Amino acid sequence: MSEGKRRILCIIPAYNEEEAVVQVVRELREHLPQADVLVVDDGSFDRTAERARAAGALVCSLAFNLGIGAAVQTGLKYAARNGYDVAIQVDGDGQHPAEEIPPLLEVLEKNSEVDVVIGSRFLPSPGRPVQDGFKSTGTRRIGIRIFAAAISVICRQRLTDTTSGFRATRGEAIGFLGRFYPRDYPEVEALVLLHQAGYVIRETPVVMRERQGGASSIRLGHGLYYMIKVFMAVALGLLKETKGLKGDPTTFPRRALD
Ligand SMILES: Nc1nc2c(ncn2[C@@H]2O[C@H](COP(=O)(O)OP(=O)(O)OP(=O)(O)O)[C@@H](O)[C@H]2O)c(=O)[nH]1
Ligand SMILES: [Mg+2]
Repeated sequence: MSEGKRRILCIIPAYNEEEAVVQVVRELREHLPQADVLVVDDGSFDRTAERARAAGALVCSLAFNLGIGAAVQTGLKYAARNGYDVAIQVDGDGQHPAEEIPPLLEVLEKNSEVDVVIGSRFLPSPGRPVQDGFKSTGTRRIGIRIFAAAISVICRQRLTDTTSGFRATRGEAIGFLGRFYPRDYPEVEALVLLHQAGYVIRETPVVMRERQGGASSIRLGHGLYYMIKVFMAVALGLLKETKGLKGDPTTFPRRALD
């Protein structure tokens, strides 16, 4: 589809991100003026919704905190219902620079078979040193590597940044994720579901920053709990009824809106 006609929605899950969300919305409007920006305020008790709206975003406020999975899923359902061609997930804490989005979109443009592009902190980028940008803290990087190795085996392709929430999804895969997006710590499991269903995943290098304000959700000591939980979710994901769903005419787009 030509650049002019393609409808793009940026989905920003945000929980108490009043410090960073304004800048995130502004950057997106500056670098991607053709896109709509939707902030999904996940029951924040600060002024996230108010500030995002004032910065020019569409805002959907969930009645109470449902967690990152439900927040992203809300955005994906909105994108599917409103016929967006591409949905881009961007964190509300400023970790995902808007200027890194055009390379994600370029991958979709140049590769018609690709359904989901992940922005990877760990792929070398031509012309930029590999160590550029923020790549998470020491212990979390060990976890990231373990996930990357396991998910690469399951998905039968080399994936380096399976916990990255910086992603662009297009077409039918938006409806698929809108229906099946996992609840807790969803990024890793979503890749397994996509692969099982037959969607094509690709990574491309991006540079990320440290969060630009607010507080991280990941608490010390939760690392092991997180890893066990994600691996259990992945194992269950392998048994889900999503196998081979890509292109199933009885499933999409009608049932994508369940
Ligand atoms: N923590 C948390 N974040 C949520 C929730 N709902 C939506 N989010 C948003 O999801 C995005 C990712 O959450 P982060 O806490 O930044 O997770 P992370 O990027 O893996 O961790 P950091 O590297 O420490 O920032 C942020 O924009 C959050 O505001 C929720 O219930 N809890
Ligand atoms: Mg973050």
